[in-house]
Amino acid sequence: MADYLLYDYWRSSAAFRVRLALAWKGLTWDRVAIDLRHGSQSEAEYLARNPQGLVPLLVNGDQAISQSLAIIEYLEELHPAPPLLPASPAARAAVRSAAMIVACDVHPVNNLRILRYLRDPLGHDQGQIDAWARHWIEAGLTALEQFSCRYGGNLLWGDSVTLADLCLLPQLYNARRVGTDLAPFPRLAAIEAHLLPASFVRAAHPDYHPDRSVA
Ligand SMILES: N[C@@H](CCC(=O)N[C@@H](CS)C(=O)NCC(=O)O)C(=O)O
Repeated sequence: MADYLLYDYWRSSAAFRVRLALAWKGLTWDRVAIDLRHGSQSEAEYLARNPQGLVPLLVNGDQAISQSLAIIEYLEELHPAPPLLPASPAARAAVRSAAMIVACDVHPVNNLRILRYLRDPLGHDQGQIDAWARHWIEAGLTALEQFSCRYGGNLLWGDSVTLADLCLLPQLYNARRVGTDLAPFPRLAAIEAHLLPASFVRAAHPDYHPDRSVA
């Protein structure tokens, strides 16, 4: 029996963060696929579990936890080794602030439901919608590139895998989907290249996800 049950969508970047955390900690998970393109997140059965109608949702016995950062912090508390946060309060705050650049300031304005709203009812075309997404992604990546200059090594926080890297990888994956030029972010690209061969990343990455062929 797996350690956890994850309501998941292969291309969801928030679910990708949680898969990375599970895999990093050597945990196993069963999946329930919630196909966002087909609206499964808005079906009554799923809304009964997660009234917000978003993935991911992690289930542990009778506990169901939404919000990727809350889920990852929960996993960190239950399974502290290997860690995803450094030891000192100041370092932990710095790593969380990098993670929140993505999770609180970039991703929320580029989520599927936001992009759909820009199209209908607001009437923007796909080119305008992609430009919107790129604009906010570039703003966030610019801040993260500076963070990596200050604190980074092979990874965003020195050479240690942290919550910040778990947010960065999915955001870079999303950035490419909307045609973001990543040339201005060489340190972030190097961090991604450093992480991509790692087995925990492959276990979590959309490119290797069992549902990948589902549109
Ligand atoms: N802040 C939430 C965001 C969750 C979220 O927006 N998930 C997206 C996929 S990445 C989703 O379910 N979108 C469905 C929709 O927009 O209808 C988290 O970190 O878990």
